[in-house]
Amino acid sequence: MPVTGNVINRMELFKGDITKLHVDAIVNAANNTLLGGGGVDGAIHRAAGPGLLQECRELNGCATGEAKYTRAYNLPAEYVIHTVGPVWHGGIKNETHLLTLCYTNSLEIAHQLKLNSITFPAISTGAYRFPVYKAAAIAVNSTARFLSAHAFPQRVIFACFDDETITLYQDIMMLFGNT
Ligand code: AR6
Repeated sequence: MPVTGNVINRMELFKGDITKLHVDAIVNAANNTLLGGGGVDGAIHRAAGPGLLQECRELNGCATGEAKYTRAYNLPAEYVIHTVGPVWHGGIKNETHLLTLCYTNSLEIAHQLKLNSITFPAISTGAYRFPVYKAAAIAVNSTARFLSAHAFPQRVIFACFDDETITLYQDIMMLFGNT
């Protein structure tokens, strides 16, 4: 399916803390337990409050590449979509496919819930050590493909926590805009 100019207009970048965004859904880069951790997962649980952990306990964890959702409690969002990225092992353990699944399965939930806006952190690029430029390309490519075929979500925001990450996303999105 061709990626149209309309699709690039539905993707945005934000630099900073994902927990501050007023969107319909925030995606969490969680681990298989879904019971919290460090990085963006820790920030989301701290900002959401204890209700989030309580609801997560009922989900019985999540396989790598899959996604499950909860309410967002004290966050300025409606839902948290929890997905589990792959740990980077040098590219020999299906990491590209698994990271693609994180994006498409999270977007599928947003589509099912008919959400207008969803924001992703750079899944797997922190504690899970996925190279940022590869992860950014996967994020933008898989999202563009999904948006080409679906009306919801209408807007996707990539939340980048540091300068290196936002620069890489900018470069990749510029390439997209020019093709
Ligand atoms: N807002 C936006 N991005 C953030 C924030 C924030 N508040 N905090 C960190 N990042 P990581 P992973 C960025 O390690 O690699 C957890 O312990 C960060 O700079 O949060 O998928 C889980 O429980 C990086 O670019 O997630 C798992 O055990 C990106 O978010 C494990 O870490 C992802 O870094 C998951 O590792």
